[in-house]
Amino acid sequence: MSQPTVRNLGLDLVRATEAAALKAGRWMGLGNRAMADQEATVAMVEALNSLDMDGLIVVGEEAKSGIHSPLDTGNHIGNGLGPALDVVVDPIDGTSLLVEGRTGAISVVGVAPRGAMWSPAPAAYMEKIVVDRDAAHALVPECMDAPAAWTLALLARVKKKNIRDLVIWVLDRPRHAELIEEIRMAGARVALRSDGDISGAILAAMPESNIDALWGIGGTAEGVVSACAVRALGGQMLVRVSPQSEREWANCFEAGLEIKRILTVDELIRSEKIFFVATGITDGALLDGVRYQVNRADTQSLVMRVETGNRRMINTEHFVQD
Ligand code: VTB
Repeated sequence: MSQPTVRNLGLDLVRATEAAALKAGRWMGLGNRAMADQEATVAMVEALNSLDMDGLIVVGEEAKSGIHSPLDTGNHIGNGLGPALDVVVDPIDGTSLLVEGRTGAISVVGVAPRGAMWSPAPAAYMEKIVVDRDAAHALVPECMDAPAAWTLALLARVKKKNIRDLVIWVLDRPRHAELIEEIRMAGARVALRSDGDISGAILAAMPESNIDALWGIGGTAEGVVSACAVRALGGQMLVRVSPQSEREWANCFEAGLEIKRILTVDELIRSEKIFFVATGITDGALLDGVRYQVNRADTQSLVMRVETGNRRMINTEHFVQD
């Protein structure tokens, strides 16, 4: 006898990323980060608070951005009536991309049962390496400290490619100068991007994409939400907290955070009951952005559930009044 179908919370959560994307998309190319963030956050919070769940934000973006919102670490979200969940969100990943009218801004939510997500708070930054399911077994903790050439050789071997065939997604930041040089010296190619390492992580974890790995230091909230997607895609991810200022080091020490610990994706999210949803805000390699017409808007979203391994693309035509 087949198992009864258990409710797919992802189909509820997608309304929250859609709501945030619909508001955020209006700010495309207008140069106003504050308004874009504020409107997307309010829309996401309202949508999440209408859902039957008792959610706890395990890591917000306040440590990195210095801006407080109802989505800060430790805040509760949802109407409090449903299951107790850990929640990690980013109403806009790639606010700069959005307000400059560039590709790749998305809105995301990840959830897992309460206590399942590792919280890196108050750390703002972490090192991340992400690969797809074909390379998952090759990504061992030693990769975090080994020369890049060693890890790239491992990846190439398990992916049955030459090193020069590999494409590594890296955030374009001065802190990555050495890493970029090492990757190039090893003979692999680098896809430099100005923002959006959640999309980068998802592309790296998708076997059909042209990105073989994501590598480098990015936001911690982005890292935890990426882990939900990487688990859903069967990929592997290694992370380690990487404080970028003395203040951040001090905050991490004070909080008793395991600063040197390298975590695998299964240690980051210790459950199979994970949902990940994303909606495109501007067009990107992963998702189309929001298209507006009079009273209508189209969105494209990705909904993934780890337990079943199902991946849905949802195109929605919305009736919008404003
Ligand atoms: C990355 C990037 C995000 O933050 O995580 C980045 O992928 C890390 O912070 O889109 P810095 O910009 O300080 O390097 C974002 O840019 C989102 O803020």
